[in-house]
Amino acid sequence: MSRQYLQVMTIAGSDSDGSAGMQADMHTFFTRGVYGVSVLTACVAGNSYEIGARVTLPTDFIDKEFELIAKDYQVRAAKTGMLADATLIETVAKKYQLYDFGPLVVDPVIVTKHGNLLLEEEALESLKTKLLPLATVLTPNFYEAEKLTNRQLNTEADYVLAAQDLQAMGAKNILIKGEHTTGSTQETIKDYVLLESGHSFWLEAPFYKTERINGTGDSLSACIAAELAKGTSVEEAIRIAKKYVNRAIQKEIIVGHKYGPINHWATIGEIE
Ligand code: PXL
Repeated sequence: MSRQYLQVMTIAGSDSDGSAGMQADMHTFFTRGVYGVSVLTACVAGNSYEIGARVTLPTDFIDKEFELIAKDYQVRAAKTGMLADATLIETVAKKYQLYDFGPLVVDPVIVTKHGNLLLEEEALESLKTKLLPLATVLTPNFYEAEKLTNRQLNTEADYVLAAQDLQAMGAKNILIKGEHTTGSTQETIKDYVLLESGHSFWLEAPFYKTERINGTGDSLSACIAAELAKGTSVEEAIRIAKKYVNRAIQKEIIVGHKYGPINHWATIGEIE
């Protein structure tokens, strides 16, 4: 008996240790029961300690990836991850609009949790003007939201204003991931969601003290894209994705010696 799988696309960089980037997206697509295709934009050489080198792929190659996927696969939703520079952002924005890949989740990857820059400073303007307006869902972390809005996020009211700014830039639904400082005593993390309808709410989750959180943001946005491909509403897709990463963080696995990946297996059969 043959079975059909919904197809979802990641437009992202490869992380050689498998914990983040395109690999985290693919793990997430697999565990969420959708088939992942990938437009690779860049490659990072790294392990659980460090990123040692990075390269970007030629734009004509990226164009070809888009073209060949569009010719053969029926992509129902997509997400972006590491786009590295303004040229890649513009290439991706142009190609995304040329084909029908369904709703787009934009994870505005700027810097890793450990301070490695994955987007050139000069590319911020392109991110704001070329990619943000295409976002069905935008998922900045606290730091990225500050960079994109030129605001400092100190209070809950600041998150609300930042989300409104991001919506004014053209992104339809906003999820700002709350701050958790290393070594802090906080017991929960609060994210803020502003939907296209104007409805907004906070999502609060336990803060687990672990260094094994590589790929959290990638997996969150990939999970939202997977759910959107299934026809789930944006609000429900965001709630499911939060449960997904919470579960994957809570059930720590030991892979690599330092900042290891989250546990995708722990989510199987657990998240509805
Ligand atoms: O998690 C952010 C991220 C995204 N994409 C790539 C990465 C990382 C973090 O290391 O390597 C390719």
